[in-house]
Amino acid sequence: MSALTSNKTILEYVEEMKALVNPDKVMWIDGSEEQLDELRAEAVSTGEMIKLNQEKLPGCYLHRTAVNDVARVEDRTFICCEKEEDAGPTNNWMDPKKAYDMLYAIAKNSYKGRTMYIIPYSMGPVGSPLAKAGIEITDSIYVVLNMAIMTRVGKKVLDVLGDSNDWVRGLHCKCDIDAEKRYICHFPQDNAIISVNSGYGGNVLLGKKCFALRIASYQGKNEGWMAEHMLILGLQNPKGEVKYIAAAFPSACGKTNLAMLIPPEGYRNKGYKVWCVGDDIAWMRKGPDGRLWAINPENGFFGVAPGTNMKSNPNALISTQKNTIFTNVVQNLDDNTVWWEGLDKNPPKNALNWKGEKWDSESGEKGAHPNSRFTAPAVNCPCISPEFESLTGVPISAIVFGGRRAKTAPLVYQSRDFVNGVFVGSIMASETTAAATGAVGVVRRDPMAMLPFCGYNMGDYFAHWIEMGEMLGDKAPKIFNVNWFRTDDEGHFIWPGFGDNMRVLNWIIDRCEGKVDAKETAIGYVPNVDDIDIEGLDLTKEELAGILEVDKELWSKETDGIEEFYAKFGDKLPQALRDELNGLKERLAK
Ligand code: OXD
Ligand code: MN
Repeated sequence: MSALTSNKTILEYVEEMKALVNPDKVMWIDGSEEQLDELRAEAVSTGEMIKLNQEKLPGCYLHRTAVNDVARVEDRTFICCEKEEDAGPTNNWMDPKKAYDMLYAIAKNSYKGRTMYIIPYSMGPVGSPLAKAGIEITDSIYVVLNMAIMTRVGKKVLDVLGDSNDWVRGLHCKCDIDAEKRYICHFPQDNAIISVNSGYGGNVLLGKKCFALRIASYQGKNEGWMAEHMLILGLQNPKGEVKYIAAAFPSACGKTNLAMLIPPEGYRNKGYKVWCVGDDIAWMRKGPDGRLWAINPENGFFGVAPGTNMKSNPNALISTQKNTIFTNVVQNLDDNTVWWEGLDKNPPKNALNWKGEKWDSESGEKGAHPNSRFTAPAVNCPCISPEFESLTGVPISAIVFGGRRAKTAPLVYQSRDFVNGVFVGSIMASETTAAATGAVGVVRRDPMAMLPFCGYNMGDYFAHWIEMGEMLGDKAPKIFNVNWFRTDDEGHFIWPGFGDNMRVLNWIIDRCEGKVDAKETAIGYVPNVDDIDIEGLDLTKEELAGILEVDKELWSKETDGIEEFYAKFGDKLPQALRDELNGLKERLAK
């Protein structure tokens, strides 16, 4: 098959990789439905994918990964830059020369008997000034078909790229899925990624975490923009005005649910609506009007299946009902559909678990892997934003950070100013739950939810945030923190969460527009009790006041934890953040 481009930088890379991996065949992915259909048929014929019930789930397939290959592998993920210091204390580092030698030895001849697929893809709408291109070379049809959902693929990407060398090189080799030789390596200085011995999405869909966060965060620092682990949503008021919010939460704190929120009935009747622009990643840049504009670089949702149901997130569930690839869920053999824990209370009787073994739901063993996934096209989402394909993106009014804290953080607070907001993001943390580990309330720091995804020294990353604030000046978004997870003495959640989070988003937008006052506390501004609408909720004013409280004693302890965390960064920590910490301590002591 002849090349789809005359871009010399791409052709050279492809030739070099071809000589290395030594494939039997080469196929350029042109983005056509015909070609993707051929690949689907081939994957079904080899058993790589299972075609599901096409009446109930049109265009849907099931895939099972190797049992030792079910999640991102942070301990085998490396930033390979010249100086170890530039990877920083929160990343694994490897010398680039050593990494290339090792990876090339693993990749050598590994495509023998296989096809080399060349996927040209765009992160962001093709032609958007905020978008960037990549080439992923892979020996996996599963990767091709997932990339065709998660990104924009094909010839159109190459046509827009022209002769430019501004694209990211990505090589993926399944090899033997040997966990001992699994490496996910990033070369930020070369715009390159190499992933070997895995077939699991987060490790091998190189456009997502590897490019759109790790490589792009480094590009953003050098080019004056931001790549963040954030959802983007649009909140429409009854007048039809839409304001956009970008929000970062660590894993398992409900990013996809918030991004696709359905407002409570009272709000819906008044004409409120939430639009989803993205559920995982935001690329943001200063626009011609001086505001911060964001795109979602992805084109689909790679969501966690368990727990997704018609109550927790109907929009996500509906998104998975066609043209979706399911990975590691239960297969219902009676009607050839899929199931996972938390979908409904009727596990199938005649079924295979995520490993493909006969499964009895009464055995006490989980049928779907806890990290089983759906890869669903964004266009399937009933609340996908009309601006989803916008080349200029959407203007961001507010940035929201959040975590899971049983006591410390109030339901919502606004930072004192932008730099204080960077401080708030930098101290983001979540507590482990009883379900996940024995010890409840162990605090894990995850600044801006970027801990596993920042492609360079996090101290420099904080400095970049502060610079962005300076660049945006008074047009910068306002910064907030939310915590849906405050519990009472028996450990029950006090705030109802889900659609009712809309009530908090409304306060946030009102604050951005200067429509409501707030109460100053040591950590920032919290709502006056009357300004959060609790009509129709099973929650008293006193309970609301309780979860808006800032407990100075807890926060004093918190500052000790922050101090300890900050110490990791040594003199890479911006002085401005040290000053913020001291300021907080002083206000708490008053
Ligand atoms: C994801 C993650 O898959 O953050 O989005 O792990
Ligand atoms: Mn994520």
